[in-house]
Amino acid sequence: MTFSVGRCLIPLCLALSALSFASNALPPIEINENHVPAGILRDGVLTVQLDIAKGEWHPEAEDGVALSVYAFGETGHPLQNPGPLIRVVQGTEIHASIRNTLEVPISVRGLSEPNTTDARVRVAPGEIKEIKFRATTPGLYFYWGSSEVEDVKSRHGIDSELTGALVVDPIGVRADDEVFVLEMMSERAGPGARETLATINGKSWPYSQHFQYHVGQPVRWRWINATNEPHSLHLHGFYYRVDAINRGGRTETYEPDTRPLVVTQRIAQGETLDMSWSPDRPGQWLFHCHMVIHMTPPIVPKLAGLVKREGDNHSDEHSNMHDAGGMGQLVVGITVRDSNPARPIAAWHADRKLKLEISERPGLPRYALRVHDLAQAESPLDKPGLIGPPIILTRGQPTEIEVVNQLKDPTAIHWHGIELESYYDGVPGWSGSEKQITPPIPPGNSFIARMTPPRAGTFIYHTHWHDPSQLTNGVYGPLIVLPPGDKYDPASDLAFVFSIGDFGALREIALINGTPQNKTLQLQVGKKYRFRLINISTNNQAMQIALRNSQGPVEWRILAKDGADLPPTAVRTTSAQLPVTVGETYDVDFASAAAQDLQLDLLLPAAKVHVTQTLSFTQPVPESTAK
Ligand SMILES: [Cu+2]
Repeated sequence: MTFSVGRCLIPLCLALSALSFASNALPPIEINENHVPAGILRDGVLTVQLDIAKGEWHPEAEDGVALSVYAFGETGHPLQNPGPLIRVVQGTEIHASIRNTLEVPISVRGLSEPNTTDARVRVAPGEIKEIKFRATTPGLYFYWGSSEVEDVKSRHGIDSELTGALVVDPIGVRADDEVFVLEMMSERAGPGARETLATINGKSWPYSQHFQYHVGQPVRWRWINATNEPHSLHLHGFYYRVDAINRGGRTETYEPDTRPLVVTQRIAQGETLDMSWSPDRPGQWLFHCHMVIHMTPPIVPKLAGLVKREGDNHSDEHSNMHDAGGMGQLVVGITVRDSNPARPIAAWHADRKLKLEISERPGLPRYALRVHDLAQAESPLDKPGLIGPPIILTRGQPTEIEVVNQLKDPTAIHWHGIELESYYDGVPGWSGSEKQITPPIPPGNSFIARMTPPRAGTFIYHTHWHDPSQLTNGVYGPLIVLPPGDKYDPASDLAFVFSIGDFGALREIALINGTPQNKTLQLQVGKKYRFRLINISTNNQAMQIALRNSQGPVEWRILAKDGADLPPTAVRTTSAQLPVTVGETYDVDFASAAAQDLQLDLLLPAAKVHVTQTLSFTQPVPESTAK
């Protein structure tokens, strides 16, 4: 995978060519993968001495772009990003000191008994403050500093990297885990920020951590969102369990059998997430934020005052990005090896063959998708809609889908949520194995994806070509897997795909099934409907989907999330308003007892966006009078 000159013009190179400053010899900031706890533990007391200083941080290659930022360090040791890991067993007394070497005062939060996260220590320039507390509640927490703001949601600029993890382990239980700190520098706080540099344990993809696991290995990952935006964390190829979420100092821990089973989970600012999973297939996999703005190369020109770089070494920088695959920021790579390489490879025979044609068309959206079942050789291709048509598969049926690229640009299709072989997962330049890496599909070429979906549910197929124009011009659609024997009934099984369209001068517009102006759907009173709700927008992690009458939300039943059925005890009738984040799917069912018009609403409250689809329920016409 190489970058064209055109690609180089967009993100980092712009910052680099515009800004070349001589270094003013700041101390280096080392990357911290949170494997080694800081401080000295003696007689149940952890003593840790922290410094706050300005240093030089390399979020990509060690000889790549450099930023001068505030960072924590342990006294006598290099500065670190994220800051020193404070990790103790429940009941440990923590004696911390914070020395502020900056010329501005810094407020530090989170160094306190967990669940009292409001406790704040203000450290004046040159001052040393002492803090003593006992860590009594097991969980995942963080401490953070700022020279300007009182809320992590508002933190930005030079303060952004002042974060460290605080882990309190239960007595006698020390899980083998990884602790990740998400940090993000932006020119300002809030969802409108376009220049972002988001990192995982201080590095942006492809310099972020790369994990090697073997098939069957239990994996426990723990995430801290210390950024000023929520993120939507998506695992390729496998489901994961949500073990615990800490919201504002209060940890919600799930019993083993009620842990949500997901492929995508939203984590808001200040929240922490414990997750566990285990790969059951080898290959090259990804875990990433599904917001396009956080999984493509960083855009940092507006962070100008912070960018420091010695010399002018563009060609090196350029080559360093060769492995990026068009991605950047919040992405980690995972290589899973089969511990039994002698395992026989099952012979492949496709019971069903489909063709997915992607072509260009005049007007908007720019791309047209058609699906063709090769067993029905004579069936004419349907007229393309505004998004891709539903692809209907059967659980357990080996299926081939030939993706035919009739575009002028390369593409790649990811089968989001499907547990399949890595080579067919659709991340060009990454999926597959060291021997066989998934290629992009060049113009005029095709790629045959194989899958035998093990689970019936609602999934997504979407472009994984890292250029937002395909994702905002219809290169996605619902991927529906039915149990064997079930027949797809489009009259009662309705997919609603929520996305963002790039409408040229009008720019971004929220869409339901590819349009902001939906025709009324005529439905029947008393009939049970399955609604498949899919958010495949670019960055809209805060979408709310509601079904409402004039009084407010009605009630529906949530059946499944991300294609996985909820356990029977978790299926219950709820108020019909649901956050559905980027890359999430939900299945709900609903029946209307009376004739009425309801609104299926896509809401983005902060952006004051409201797109609606009317569902008009009427009494069915009796058969005798129907013609
Ligand atoms: Cu994100």
